[in-house]
Amino acid sequence: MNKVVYLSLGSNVGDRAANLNTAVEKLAELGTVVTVSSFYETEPVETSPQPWFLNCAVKLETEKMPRQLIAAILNLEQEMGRQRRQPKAPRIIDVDILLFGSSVIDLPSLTVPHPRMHERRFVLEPLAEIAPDARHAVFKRAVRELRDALPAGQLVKKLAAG
Ligand code: PH2
Ligand code: MG
Ligand code: MG
Repeated sequence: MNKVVYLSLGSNVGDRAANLNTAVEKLAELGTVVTVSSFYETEPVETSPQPWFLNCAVKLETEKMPRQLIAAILNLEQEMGRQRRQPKAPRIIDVDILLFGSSVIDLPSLTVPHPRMHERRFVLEPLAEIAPDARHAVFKRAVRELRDALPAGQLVKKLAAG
């Protein structure tokens, strides 16, 4: 049975657009990549001063179970050269699971819905572009509503397609 999964991708080291594109290609090995949002240039939040990110959202259909998917994603990040020295350090690639169907998951290695997605414009703007009606399984709100409820601030700029 295929599940619909929404992911957030981010990069702020090296050729950020190439890194997002490479990650999308690798995600296609884990299921079907149905939709990729535009790329957004985003101000870093919750971090030390560091370069701006490119972020996007991806809709993936997969037969993998949550544990298998997060393991495959960590492997993908490692293959792309990500080093984990400190939390929230600049990174070549970060792939986070936002929503996994309507599941609520609380494992040591994985919390879904992503515990901070509702506070993050760099997540909600790309996600609202591809899935405005997707529902947050805990807050029971559509992504569009969560995006509209964000306080002002957190600069995000949608880039022209291409
Ligand atoms: N990821 C973080 C923390 N802060 N800020 C932006 N703009 N984009 C990100 O992907 C991001 C962040 C932790 O993973
Ligand atoms: Mg992250
Ligand atoms: Mg991550």
